[in-house]
Amino acid sequence: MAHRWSRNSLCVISLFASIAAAQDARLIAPLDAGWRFTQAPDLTGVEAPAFDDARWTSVELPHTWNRIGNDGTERSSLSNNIQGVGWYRLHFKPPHVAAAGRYFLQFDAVGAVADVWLNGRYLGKHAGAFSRFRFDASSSIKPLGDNVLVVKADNSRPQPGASTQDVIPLSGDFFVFGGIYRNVSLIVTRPVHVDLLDFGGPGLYARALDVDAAGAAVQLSGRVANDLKKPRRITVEFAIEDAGGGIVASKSLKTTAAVGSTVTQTQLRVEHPRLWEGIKSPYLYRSVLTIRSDTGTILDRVSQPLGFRTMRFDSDRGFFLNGEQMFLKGVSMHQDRPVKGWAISRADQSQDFDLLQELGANAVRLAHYQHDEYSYELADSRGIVVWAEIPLVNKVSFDGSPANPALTDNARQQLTELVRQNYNHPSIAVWSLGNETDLTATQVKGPSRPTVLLRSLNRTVDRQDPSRATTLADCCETGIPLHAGRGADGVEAREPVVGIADTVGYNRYFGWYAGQFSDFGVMLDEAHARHAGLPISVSEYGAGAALTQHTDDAEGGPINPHGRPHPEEYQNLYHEKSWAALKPREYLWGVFIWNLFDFASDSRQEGDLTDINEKGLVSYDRQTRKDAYYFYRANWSAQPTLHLVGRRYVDRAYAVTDIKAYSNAAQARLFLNGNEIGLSPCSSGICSWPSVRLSQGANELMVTAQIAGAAIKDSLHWSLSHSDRVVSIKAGDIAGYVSKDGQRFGSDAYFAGGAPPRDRITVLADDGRLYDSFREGEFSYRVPLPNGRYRVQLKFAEPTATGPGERVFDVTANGVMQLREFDILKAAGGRLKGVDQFFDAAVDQGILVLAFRPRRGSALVSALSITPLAPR
Ligand code: GCB
Repeated sequence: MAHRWSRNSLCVISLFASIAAAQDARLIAPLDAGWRFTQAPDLTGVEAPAFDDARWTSVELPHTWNRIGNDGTERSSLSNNIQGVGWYRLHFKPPHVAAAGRYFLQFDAVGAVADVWLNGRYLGKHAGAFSRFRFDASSSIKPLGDNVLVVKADNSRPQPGASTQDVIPLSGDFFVFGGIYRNVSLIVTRPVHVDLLDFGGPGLYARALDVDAAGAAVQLSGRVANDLKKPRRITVEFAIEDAGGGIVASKSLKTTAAVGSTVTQTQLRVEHPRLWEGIKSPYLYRSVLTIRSDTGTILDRVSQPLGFRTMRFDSDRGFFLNGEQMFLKGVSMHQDRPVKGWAISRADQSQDFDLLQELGANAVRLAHYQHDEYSYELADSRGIVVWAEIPLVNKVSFDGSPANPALTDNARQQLTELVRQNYNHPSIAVWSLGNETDLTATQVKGPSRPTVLLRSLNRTVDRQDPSRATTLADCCETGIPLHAGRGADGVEAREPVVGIADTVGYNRYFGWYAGQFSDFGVMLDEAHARHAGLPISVSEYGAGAALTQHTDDAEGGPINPHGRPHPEEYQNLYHEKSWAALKPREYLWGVFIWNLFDFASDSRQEGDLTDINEKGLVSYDRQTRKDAYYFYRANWSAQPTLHLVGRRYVDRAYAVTDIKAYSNAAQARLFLNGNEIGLSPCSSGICSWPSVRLSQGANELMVTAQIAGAAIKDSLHWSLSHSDRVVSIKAGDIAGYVSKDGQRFGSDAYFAGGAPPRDRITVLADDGRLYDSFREGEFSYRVPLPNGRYRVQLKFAEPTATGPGERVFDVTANGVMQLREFDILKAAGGRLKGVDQFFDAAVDQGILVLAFRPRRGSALVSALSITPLAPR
């Protein structure tokens, strides 16, 4: 049934594109087309029906005025990160309904605070950017006439005095988009109907109890609203339908609906239920609530997803689904995309779940807030276990005090909305009370005091949904190395949050923000030992990866986690090491990679992007699966996977290079320019071929394997634009550099021993950048080269020594002393000045070993350039 709807004053004709009616009971009419929008904080009188919006922009929902995140290192002129007030106006005529009674306006989400007027009358306010809300519009609507709906959306940056000062999140590493970014609809019901004003919930809440193969009980609760002036005799019917729509259990209860809202409860038994078994078999039933009049007319009907499953957490053995242990291999997701921001479609959400499933994940953390309900439906129907959460992020106040009453109420409201609105989704395993609420201390050096609020939120869940566990994501538990290089100071002042919820997740970034890869396992084992009985997970771990930045050795130089560059290969190494630490720890109930997708965060100027956190395994536009995506696919998915690593590092710095593929095959065979290089076993998803020599010019790599009897292959093209006799290395630098005179220095490579500095130095030289990194200690370079004679140029700059003799070292080339008792400071005539040394060396066994041996202090080199000498 489609209703024509005319916006008569402006002669705009619109359609109720799809109107869902349940046997003439409830009618849902989308109000997504024909809106007018303007972004102007100081407008007055906008709510008046006669207000002139003719010059405003025409928009359709979903809509946001913000546009954040672009390629390149400069903010695009198309960006809009303005946070404040946006106004929306819509003229509409309600569809004609014979037996109408009540009218409700439903907003699936507005960022971040919404005020709503209908025909000049204020309907109310909703604070919170992520949850659905409804207003009863019955006394303001003109059922037969032109109606004017006005919405003020306000996403002002939270700060003391702002309209959002008591609305969570107060901060976060994600952009809060403004606008009516999900759909709006008008719901028309009879006067007696399923309650629509229950925190945006469906009014029907079902939970399967005592589930086993023989049978299960289903506890059902239906809320009936009687908006008449007197009680009314009704029949409340509860039913359970299988996936084919067949009724497997039902019960009718004759009752009297008192004026206002009443709750009717019952239990149904389902024999031999098919279980919801995660990705193995996500079988879904539906629970149905029907209200009939005493003459049998259907007054209203609501249907909700229902799954039969048990979920359990064990502090030593992890997560159990239907009694079977199951390691949750999860990813986190935000809800934004380029240009669209949060105004995404169902197709976008399906694509995200496609990418998640292709990866082989079986769990998702829908971070850091309530997502569109369709995402939870996708998780139900695809068998993905969900971590659902509210946007209580980083802090609970601006000054380190405990949460004030207004913020507490808002957090409770958003939590209640999350739980009520998504109560019936079988995929949801945990309700998370917040993310890194213990972080503030490290950012502002004041105490963080979230515990009173967290405890109260935990009680809220206990009351609303005792069947599910709670969790929270910790950033900074005292005594555990911090996840972020945000400083250990202030640690003592923080209130510990671990243990407040039933389970916990640790957000940790060892080898990215701080610490070493090897710290991860140690930290987790300590946490496991410290919190006996507490089921623990890793709620975040990840590393940035820029598609256009590359390195030959991800350990060659330091990463700048909050800046540039972020070579893609570092993300590969990070995940190889992190997964190796996580996989064997079977006490973990799950891990959640941060993040499946790059996402907008306007405080980030990192990698090769602007306003984007690029820790995604997939690019912001979902077009590029980064190499690390295939590492997980090789480890997590049963789908045949064979992927040559380095797809985007095409213009190679070095002729001799290690080659890797990610695969779930037992072994794989590599070919270079049609010649077989060899067969490599693949272990933990990695197959490798060390020291393969590329040819000058174009190179085609191909890898082949057999998986489950099927032959698969992958290939890529690389180019080497210089002779394999030229090797130029920027020591201690993860990215390399092209000098002012056009010489390409690759990232640090071929080294053994020594270490790069944490920070770059500024050096006085013609091209100071060539000297701003270095390798220091006792170390050597083992450079593969064709036999012959070479000129070796070494570049040095003294970073720290204050007087001659503090740093003195020898340099040998294939055992021949070349620089004896070399003192950079002396040779350069001062600190932070560039100085170069040259010598010739012979290679007769395919390798040039340059050894740097300290005599006093440590040896050091900034760059090396090796070029062939003309044959004598
Ligand atoms: C975190 C936060 C998350 C950030 C992430 C990061 O710990 O929970 O919101 O985006 O770190 O990338 O730094």
